[in-house]
Amino acid sequence: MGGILKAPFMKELVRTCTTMFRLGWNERNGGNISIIVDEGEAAKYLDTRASLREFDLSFDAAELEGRILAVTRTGSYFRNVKVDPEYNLGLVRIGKGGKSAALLWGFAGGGGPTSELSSHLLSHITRLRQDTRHRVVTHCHATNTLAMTLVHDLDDRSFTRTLWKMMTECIIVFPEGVGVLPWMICGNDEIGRATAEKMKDYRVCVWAQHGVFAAGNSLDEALGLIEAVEKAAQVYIMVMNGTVRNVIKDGELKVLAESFAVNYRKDFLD
Ligand code: 2HA
Ligand code: ZN
Repeated sequence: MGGILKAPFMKELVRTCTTMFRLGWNERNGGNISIIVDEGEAAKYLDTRASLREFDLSFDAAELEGRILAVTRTGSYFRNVKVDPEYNLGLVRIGKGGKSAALLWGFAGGGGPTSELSSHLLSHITRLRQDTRHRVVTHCHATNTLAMTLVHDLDDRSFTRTLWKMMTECIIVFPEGVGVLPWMICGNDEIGRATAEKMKDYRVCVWAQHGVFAAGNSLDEALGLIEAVEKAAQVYIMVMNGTVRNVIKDGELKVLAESFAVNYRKDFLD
């Protein structure tokens, strides 16, 4: 056994937190990440049966019973993750019946998992039902995506159409579109359930006046989704006060999606 920080998934998590901070999407203690870790992979680095302490869960995570997750700490600053990973990150195992979680490593000196744990775990449950290879949920305050929620209609179809029409990559990267939630109080089970509901149809859920959640089979995939959404939102914010002459037309989006053979939301095009 070697230190858990030598595990490739931990190295990637630390690197991703640093990248996201540098992108300006995780100011102060903004944002959080959780990754479902393969038990065999974790067991190479630590005793996965030894619990340091337990946390109660306020929602039903029974479908994740026994799963091991690497999670960012509540209140952690992404810019500090690399400096002190054992304080800012934790490895937890979901307990019997999905009512508690045991700490296997991390959250040094107290503290627990992210305040958005319900959004993370309930989204993991929803995405695993869609795709057994699903592994990652990540949340951040991507600047232009957040800005776009201040000036744009907040329904899924309208928001998706604007993103798709800004930039050719979008309908290929997120052919199912994006979900959008209205402003809600964050950090509770209600927003967790609403986010997970959106995750039935989408891998990206935008929180108005707050940020974005994305799911994927890897950190690269989840972050890549946010990168594509954020880029399109940035272009939208740049051009919205000018005379926009040339967005991608519905017919062009259709031909594009078909030529890349992606399963796009047909009802999102006119
Ligand atoms: O505190 O981003 O949504 C971290 C957050 C809450
Ligand atoms: Zn947030």
